[in-house]
Amino acid sequence: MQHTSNGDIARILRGVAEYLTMESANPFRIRAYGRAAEAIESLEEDIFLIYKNGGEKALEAVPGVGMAIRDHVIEIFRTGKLGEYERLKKKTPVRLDELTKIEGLGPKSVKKLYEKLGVRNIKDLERAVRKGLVQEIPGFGEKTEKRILRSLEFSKKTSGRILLDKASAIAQSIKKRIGGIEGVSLCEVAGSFRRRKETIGDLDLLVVAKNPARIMDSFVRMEGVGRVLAHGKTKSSITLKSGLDVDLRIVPKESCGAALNYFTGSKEHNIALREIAIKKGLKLNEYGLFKGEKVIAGKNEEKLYEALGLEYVPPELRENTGEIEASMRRKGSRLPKLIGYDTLKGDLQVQTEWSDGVASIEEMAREALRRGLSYIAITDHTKRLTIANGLNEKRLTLQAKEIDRANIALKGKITILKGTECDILKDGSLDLSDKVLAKLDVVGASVHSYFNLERKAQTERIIKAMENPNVDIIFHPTGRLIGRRDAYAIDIDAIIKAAKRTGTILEIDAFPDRLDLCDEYIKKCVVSGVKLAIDSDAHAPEHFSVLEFGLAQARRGWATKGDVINTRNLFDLKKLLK
Ligand code: DGT
Ligand code: CA
Ligand code: CA
Ligand code: ZN
Repeated sequence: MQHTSNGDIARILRGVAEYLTMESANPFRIRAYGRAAEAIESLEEDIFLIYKNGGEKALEAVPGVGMAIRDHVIEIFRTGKLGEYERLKKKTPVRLDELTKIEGLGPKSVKKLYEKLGVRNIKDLERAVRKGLVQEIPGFGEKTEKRILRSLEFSKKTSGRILLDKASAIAQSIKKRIGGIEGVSLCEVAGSFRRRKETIGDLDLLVVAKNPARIMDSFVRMEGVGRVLAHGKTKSSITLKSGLDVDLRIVPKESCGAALNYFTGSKEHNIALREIAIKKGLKLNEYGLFKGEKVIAGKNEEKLYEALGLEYVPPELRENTGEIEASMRRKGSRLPKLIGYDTLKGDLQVQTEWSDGVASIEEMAREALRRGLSYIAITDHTKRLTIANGLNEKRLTLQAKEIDRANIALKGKITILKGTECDILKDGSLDLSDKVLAKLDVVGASVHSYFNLERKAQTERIIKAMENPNVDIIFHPTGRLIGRRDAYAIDIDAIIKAAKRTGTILEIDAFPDRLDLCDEYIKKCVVSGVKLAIDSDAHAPEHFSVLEFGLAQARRGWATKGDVINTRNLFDLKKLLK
């Protein structure tokens, strides 16, 4: 028996789902693997221990695990592999994980490229694109080839960094492993992870412990370790099989606050702090703040800021983009009281099985309720988005009836608002008539086409949509997909100005590969007094968990509770909609 982690099992099951998609297998079967992968990944308990202690019955009781999946999981524990997965990989030996990261390539188009051109990985793909072979394949064409090339170049530029949600899952499991060892009194991930940046280069783990040697041994022998780069007394470094590097430093208890501060960074923030220390005749490093030989602060990060004459700076703000000046109280300016991680009362972008989501209206509402929300808006796509099964006027009317029914079933618990994610057409008009839009509680509008318009035309297109008296929110306003697609060209200042003038809200789409608006633009909204909405863009019940990343981005953008409309209760929220 092999102790396989929840994450590794989920990766294998997700892999099966993708290969099955490629083989155009039965959608229910595909969905069963996807669902199981997500359920196991988000499970609090260790699935191996569940099986070890409770056997087959206990495994079956795990949500999302039916009999077929149960047998697969046991097979993985027994053999370290899954025969089904190995067979699928052998049948079509392509690096699906790698290739589907390229924008516009799904499992099915990967299969075509493999069959027609023998493309197995990114290198093959690049070679084929450069030779102009891809555009010759039916269904691809010159435009698609260009897009693939752009995405290839993009992925080179950002390679080596992973999205915050992936880093978060890994960090949690490492923290659980190392933090659980006896004698550990602090186990914290510092670096860009603690600053909640949208992508993470590597993880920087800090540990205070009585038994450093034992910690280091467990660390380099953890499951999931691909390579040990260094194994020392106070510092070790590994590369995980997933490709992510992790550094672990053991720091003395007396200086753990200073170490946490130093390794949280950013480097620019550190440098600015050090200069302040120097001006005061002090010395600051990862061991503490010193006056000559005497320690002034070190064990406690708050005290360190205090000793430097600064207000405590939350990690999300430490980029040296004005936070140091704002934290010097004597200058009269103040750091904002950042929006808290538990302040959202609702979610204004939720998709269901009516378009490209996987769950029913009531299922989504019940999950939102379970997570403590008191309202959600159902915002399925509109008809232009045919691939997402977008709604026309007739289906929207039918949907309204189902929402009414669900609201009765859930009365007094959560309110379901009628909404839409209405496509903004090329000229800035909308995909649904004003008459239909006027009946909805929440109208979100977004760009899903003509990404390459000139900056001026694209900006005018979005402003025209904002001028529609029914449009409450612009969803994912810049359209970027982190690591895959740049934002379309827009004049963000003009858009923010128009948002202010028309009373339109701009969204922070919390999906980890969107985080759109980004931190810099959020800050511009905050300065201009434009209101924001933090939405999950959930397409499945599990997706409500991404709200955390939207909140992190909002904090990085200096947003307070007051800047974000869905921190309000429903009554006050309605006053802010058009
Ligand atoms: P990443 O890993 O690229 O996402 O970004 P960080 O910020 O985690 O950077 P990393 O892992 O290279 O270093 C962790 C922290 O250590 C960094 O945020 C600040 C601190 N640090 C690293 N190198 C330097 C340096 O040369 N000078 C100063 N003052 N601090 C540094
Ligand atoms: Ca780092
Ligand atoms: Ca590092
Ligand atoms: Zn959208």
